[in-house]
Parts: sequence; C-alpha cells; structure tokens
Amino acid sequence: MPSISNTKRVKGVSIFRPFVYGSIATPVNPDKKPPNLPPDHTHQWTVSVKGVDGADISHFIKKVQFKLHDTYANPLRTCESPPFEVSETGWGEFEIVIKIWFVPESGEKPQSCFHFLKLHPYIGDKAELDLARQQRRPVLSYMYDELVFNEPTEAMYDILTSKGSAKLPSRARGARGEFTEESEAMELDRLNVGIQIVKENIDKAKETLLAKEKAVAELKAEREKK
Ligand code: SLL
Repeated sequence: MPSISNTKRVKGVSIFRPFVYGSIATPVNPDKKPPNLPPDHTHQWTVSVKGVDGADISHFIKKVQFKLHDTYANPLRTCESPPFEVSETGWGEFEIVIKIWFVPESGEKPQSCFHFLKLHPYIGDKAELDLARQQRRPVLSYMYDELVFNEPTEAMYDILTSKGSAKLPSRARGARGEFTEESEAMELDRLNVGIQIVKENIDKAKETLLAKEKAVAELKAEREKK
C-alpha cells in the first residue's frame, strides 16, 4: 500500500477546523479563600484552547503553549495533550500569547493567537456590571476562530478528514456512538433550528444596518441643506 505523504500537498483544497480560545475567571470569595492563596490574588482563572461543542482537536494539534505575564513563575506553560488549558490565580489582567503546534504530519508552522485575560465584568451597562461584580459572577471571554489548512499535506488531509473532527456533536448519537437514522434526524433538526436562528439574526442585523444607513443619509441631506 503506498504510504500517505507528509510532504505532498493536496492541491486546490482548503480545510478549516473551528476552535475556541479564551478564559473564564471567577472572583475569589474572601470568606472561602483557599489557605495557600497569596493575599493579593483576587481571581481564579482558566485559559483554554478547545474544539467547538466539545469536538476533539487533539488529533491535529500536537501542543499548545500559553505565555503568561512575567509576574508568574514559569510564565511559559505547555500542554502536550488535552485539555489544552492553564488554571491560575492572580490579581491582574494581561495578554496571553497562545501558540498552537500541529501534528508533524501536517508540515505546518505553529500559529499564534492573542487573548486578553478578562477578570472583571465588561459587558452591559453600569447597573449590570455592578450586579455581576456583587454576585461574583464568572467572567467569560471566548473567541470563536478557525484554523485554516491551505493545501494540506496528504497525511494532514487524511487526519483532518478521517479522525474526530468529521463527527458531529455527540448529543444526537446512538448509544454506541454511531449514527442511527433517528439520531441523524435529530441532528438535522438541531442544525435546522440553528440555521433558522442565524438567518433571523442576519435579518435583524440587515434591518439595523438599513435603519442606520437611512439615518446617515438623512443626516447628510440635512447637513447639505444648511
Ligand atoms: C496590570 N499590566 O497591571 C497588568 C499586569 C499582571 C497580573 C497584570 C500575577 C500573580 C502572581 C498576576 O496576577 N499578574 O503574583 O503570581 O494589571
């Protein structure tokens, strides 16, 4: 059997795999402080790189490195296997450099992305932010992105298309993990609902855009009158 090449590339093909990176941070409750927590540490947080909806990404990602702020001991943290995440405690927000290495068969260079660690609530008006702080709500900051493999090596193409990632979220699968007609129908339903929601959101965004464009046009016309 001819072996699959690590160097020959599949021409004209581009494969992308969605992933999510970001952080969740929880304020430490002063009444329940872990005993070994440094006194100035106010938050517990986890930064991670993961597949969407729990999808496996470890068949094409070899390792992930998180570069923390220099105030941390050993700021370069490396995860050689999933979960690709680092949990820490601290007091401040800073940018984390995330570097992703792919399996050697891919012949790909590592890719970097940047995540600003968020500890404090930042979405909502003042009252909402105050409430979130008061209730010590976890602060989530996640980005959806896609890893794009242009003209992947034959080996990488094989890995990407035959392993893990091709599978749909497990919820609609049969007990042994296989697709049954029923579970496929359920999955289809779920996808259709998702598509419907996205369509509605696009329509709403279009409406907003139209209204704003109209407002701009009116403002311009008014200015020209003056
Ligand atoms: C700031 N420019 O001033 C940022 C830096 C650094 C946060 C934030 C370290 C914890 C430890 C920590 O929380 N560093 O002492 O290990 O807000």
